[in-house]
Amino acid sequence: MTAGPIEDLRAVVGDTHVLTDDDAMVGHLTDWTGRWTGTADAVVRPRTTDEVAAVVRLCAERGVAICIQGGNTGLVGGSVPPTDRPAGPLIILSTARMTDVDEVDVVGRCVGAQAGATIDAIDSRAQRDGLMFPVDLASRESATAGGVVATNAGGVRMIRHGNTRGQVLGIEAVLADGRVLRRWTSLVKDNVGYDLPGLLTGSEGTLAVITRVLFRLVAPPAATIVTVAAVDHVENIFGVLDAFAARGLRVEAAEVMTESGLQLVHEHGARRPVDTESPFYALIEVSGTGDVEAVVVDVLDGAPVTDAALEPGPARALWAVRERHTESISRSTTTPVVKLDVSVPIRALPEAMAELAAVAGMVDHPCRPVLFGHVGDGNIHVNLLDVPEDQAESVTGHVFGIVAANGGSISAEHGIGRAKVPWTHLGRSDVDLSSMRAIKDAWDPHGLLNPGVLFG
Ligand code: 2HG
Ligand code: ZN
Repeated sequence: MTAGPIEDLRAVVGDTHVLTDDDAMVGHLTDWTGRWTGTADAVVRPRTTDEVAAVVRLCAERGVAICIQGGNTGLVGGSVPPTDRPAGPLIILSTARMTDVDEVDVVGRCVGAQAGATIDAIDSRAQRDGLMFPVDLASRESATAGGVVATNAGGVRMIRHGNTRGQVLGIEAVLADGRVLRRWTSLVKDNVGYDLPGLLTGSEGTLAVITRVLFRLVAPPAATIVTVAAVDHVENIFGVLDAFAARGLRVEAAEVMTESGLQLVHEHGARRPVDTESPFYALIEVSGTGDVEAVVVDVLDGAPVTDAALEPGPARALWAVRERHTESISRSTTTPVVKLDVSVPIRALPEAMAELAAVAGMVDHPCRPVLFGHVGDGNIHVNLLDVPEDQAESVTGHVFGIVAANGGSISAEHGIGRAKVPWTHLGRSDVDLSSMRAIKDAWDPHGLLNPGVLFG
């Protein structure tokens, strides 16, 4: 990119917030998984919506592509520039300085946050007023408001509160030509035309740059109990969930892990929750009134579980066993992990998990499968370690083939990013894909926002 646009960008955001040195940019060019790397002419770090609007306007006038980056903890390569970058200039627009969280509207139960505010910061602000942010995920300290909205993140509370789209009351976003779209109201009933906040949620930065979000907040549960239960079959987990519900308990989270995953997190410092070795483990958090612990003990006594640990919430040590999976997996191999986030109908889950684990045997090299995920949502994270680079694509094809045959989705919660572009036809018809393309063309006619994401 020539010096002209860089100088103009410096004039908008300040000299120190336009990075062009390789050393300063390096952390922005590779994603968290290490699998996706690209190049950029500069990293630009605006502080306000007005600055974002000025940056986008300038880029639109000069034909500069923009890759939008929040916490860079996405797992599908959606927050870094493409490796085979299209001809022409490209900047990364980082929301790292846009971290404001507003005062909570306690009566309206909502809070506004800038796109770069972390999930942890938003939840801490909510907790100060006795409320809770219903989106929660292991990367809460680095994942941002803009990122979870752009990907319509799921996370561990989805079974109870729904996905991120359900928590977005209002949005502010800079359109591809630099105009600012603002829908900002705590009204839960507001049917004037298209649901544009809903459309931008999950749009993966391909339609506009999200700058602020007005989130719904909820009341936290009075008392919770967390259990990690060892079971022989995935079906047993559903039996336990039904039994909790029948006894009047509310399921706040329902996760599944396997012995191989438990061993990995244990090797990386987490305490084993139970001594018994078992093919599957369920982490279930329930809430209720009265003596919740007594009810949980009673249910587990009569359930087909072979061992169980129990702790009143927040039960961080038990949760750590589940939440440390991603990090432990990445620390236990030197090659990029084939990481696929899929969902299948609940009834198909036990069979599909067995089929998915067997994919590791199809690789012509010893390869380790680690499956875990949000069992209550039918969402399994398939992690295949030590897959030779030249076999990553065929292994991915096997996994997606199983998912499609079971009526599932190739992207349950992480989005399409760059990783899954070649496979979108497995999840959407031609008419569906061309309708999405028409929306993209209307909102971003010159294709400057997140090129290569979602559409290739
Ligand atoms: C989780 O549920 C995340 O912890 C990460 O979605 C999943 O690492 C993964 O595959
Ligand atoms: Zn997940």
